[in-house]
Amino acid sequence: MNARKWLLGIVATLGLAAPLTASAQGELVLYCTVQEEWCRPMVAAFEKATGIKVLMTRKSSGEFYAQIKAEAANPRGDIWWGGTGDPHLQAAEEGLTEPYKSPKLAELQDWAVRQAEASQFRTVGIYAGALGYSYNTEQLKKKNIPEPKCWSDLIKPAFKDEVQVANPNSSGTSYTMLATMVQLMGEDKAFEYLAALHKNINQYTKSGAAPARAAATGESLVGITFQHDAVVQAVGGAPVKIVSPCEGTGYEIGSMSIIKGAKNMDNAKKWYDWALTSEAQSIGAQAKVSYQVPSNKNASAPPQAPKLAEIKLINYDFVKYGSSAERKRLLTKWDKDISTLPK
Ligand code: S7P
Repeated sequence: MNARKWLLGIVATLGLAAPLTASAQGELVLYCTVQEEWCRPMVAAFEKATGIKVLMTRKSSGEFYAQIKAEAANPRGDIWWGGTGDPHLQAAEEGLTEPYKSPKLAELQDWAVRQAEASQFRTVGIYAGALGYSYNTEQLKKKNIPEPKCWSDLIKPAFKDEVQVANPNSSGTSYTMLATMVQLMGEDKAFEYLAALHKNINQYTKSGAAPARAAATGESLVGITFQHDAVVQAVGGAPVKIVSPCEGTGYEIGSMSIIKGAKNMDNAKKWYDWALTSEAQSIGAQAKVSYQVPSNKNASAPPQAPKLAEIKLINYDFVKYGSSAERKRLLTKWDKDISTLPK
């Protein structure tokens, strides 16, 4: 028996024929920046719909931005799906991502298309969500602390070591907070606020959504995150209240980009078109793992999703705060002026 016949015999005996057929459609290397609980059902649905094998890794927005930049000479990823828009815009400006006009653009909300236009179609909006914070209602009562309603409440002495937020270098959520404060208060006042907040921070996490989980379990009294990440905890039954700060707040346009030089370019475009459909954009809500506002006009926002029209949103300047120079400057300043402060 020759080697080929021998191999086919083994494949038939072990029932391996199906996976070999599935990978005939090729592979896709997905860099996924939403929560892993949402990445997984997306991957399963795409594999089922296309037969393409997806190799997925989950990391935060700033981490994948840095990885894609480091890998630019020999890209390993094909598509970067999810995460805050600012680092996607920075990657676009630096030529790390590939221009693509999906036929699905016509089905998208204006804010999602504006994100594409601002980047010369190197990225696109896939969802939107507002920043805020959540607190553990049981812990608040036990500690007899007045209900926080504003950003200014979080710097009061009563909240010493009671607040958690991510590090803005790794986390898109936390960079959104940094840029929000600068836009809301002006740069000097924003950095004074962040210095005062630093005294009340119990931990800067790597991932942006982790503080919502910490508030849910009571490990931290307050978690600053996107409001939709706290909704996941509330829907799961955690004793948390979600706050839209009284001064107003920033928001994200969660984005998607094809990586320049992707080895599986056709499959990256297949994911891109598929991820913009209303069906794909309903998967997260159906699995109860995502409560953002979807960008496809035909996908309905889950009923628990924070209503953006009812939140006092700032006029977030995505172009300025997603620019390479501004993002680098603010992060360097945060590292120098805030992260090194004593508690
Ligand atoms: O999936 C929820 C979500 O908040 O995660 C993304 C976020 O950028 C990823 O976390 P990092 O803050 O750690 O980067 C958001 O885009 C998304 O809404």
